[in-house]
Amino acid sequence: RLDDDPCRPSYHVTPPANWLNDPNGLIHWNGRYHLFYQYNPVGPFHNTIHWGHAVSDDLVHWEDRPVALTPSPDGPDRDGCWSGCAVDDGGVPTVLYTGGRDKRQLPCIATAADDDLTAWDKDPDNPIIEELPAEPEVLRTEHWEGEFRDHCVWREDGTWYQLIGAGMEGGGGAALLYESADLRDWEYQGPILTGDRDTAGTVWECPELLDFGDRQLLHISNYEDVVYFLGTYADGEFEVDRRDKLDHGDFYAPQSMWTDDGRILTWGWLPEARDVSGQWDAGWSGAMSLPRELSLADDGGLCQRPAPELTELRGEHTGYDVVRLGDDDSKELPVESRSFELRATVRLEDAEAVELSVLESPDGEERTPIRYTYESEIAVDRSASSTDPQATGDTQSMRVQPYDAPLSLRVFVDGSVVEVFANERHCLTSRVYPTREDATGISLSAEGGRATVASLDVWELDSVW
Ligand code: DQQ
Repeated sequence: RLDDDPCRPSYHVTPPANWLNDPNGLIHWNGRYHLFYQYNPVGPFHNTIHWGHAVSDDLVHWEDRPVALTPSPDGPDRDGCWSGCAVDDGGVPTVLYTGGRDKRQLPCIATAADDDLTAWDKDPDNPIIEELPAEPEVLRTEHWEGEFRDHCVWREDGTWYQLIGAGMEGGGGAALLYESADLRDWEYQGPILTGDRDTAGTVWECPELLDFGDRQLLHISNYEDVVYFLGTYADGEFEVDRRDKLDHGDFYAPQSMWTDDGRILTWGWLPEARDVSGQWDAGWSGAMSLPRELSLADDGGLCQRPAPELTELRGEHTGYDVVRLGDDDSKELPVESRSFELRATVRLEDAEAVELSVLESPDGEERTPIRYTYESEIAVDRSASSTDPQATGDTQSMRVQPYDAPLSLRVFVDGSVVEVFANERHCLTSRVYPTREDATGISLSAEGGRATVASLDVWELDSVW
């Protein structure tokens, strides 16, 4: 593994080197958790995608495994083995994924040849779906004969169901439903939901349907954001009653897994926010988010919290019962780290904003402020995060619950990742690239009045490898 780069996360899953994008084929098999991912073993760029593989016994510590799926020179996946999912087909671990060949996107199937899921047999009858559905007509572009890919498969009353993401001719994304008795012969049923181009993108990638009992969640990735729809899914139709973004920053194409004790854990791809030459110079690109536990709150809203297993990584601790900040006060925390978790409850009192600055050099030349304002916004300001011109300087933001209630904040900083969880509901992940070795400080300040930060804890976190 490349490990001499201070921007390399140490407790977020990364590829050993080179390129990673979407999480794929998440499955708990034979007592171990398997995480596959879109991987280019040749370099830190997206091309001829394989499935990389990491395995864990506890969802926290990971081991690299050999590449699991490789494009076959004569196969329908010659140009790439793109995103897909894993299911247990009566004791046979099975993956469905999209093969790319010429200008076509071709659904394929493979079964595990061993219990460690290291070797896979591709079905000689691949692709398993050749025809594009007629209605709605699938979008054709200069590059693709049909925007039609990515797979979410589940079983209900003995029947297999599958969602495939698509774009529609004339605009808007769609999640298309198929049905099968054997995972190989699929019958098209129609879209469970479509979106208009203005509100939800032209193509829906990586659709996933999650069942919370009496309500369901569908999320899709639309080239920009991961949009989720909450509502009810029945008889091939999804009725939406609310929607939002799963994360408001650098987070894409998530996929989920059920744990044995009935929780849903979701991982997303954290793309880089430095330019292509920066990724090339680094020799690696892409990280996985932390696993996030999704559940529904009593009011029907979506809760997202870091998987509780992650507390295992906690090392050295610094804590305060309460920190009171006056107008323009600032407090430096005696922690110097690029891999830590910070937890706090923030109350604005009469301040306009509280700023938690991380990855800060002593002179403030490099710093990443996370600002919480009385307009109920959290913003990650990257304008001074890095002096490297290859890194972006954009600000990312999201709305949270009104300022007069305390804000519960959990922030995970890891090399170049800043992953923010607010009120166990809203997430914002930002990629930042400090260049200075001493950009490891943390400080707190208030603006325009007083603020209280209570139950403030910082833990340094161990590597997961
Ligand atoms: N990534 C895969 C596709 C998917 C996209 C290709 C989403 O299957 O649509 O690497 O990031």
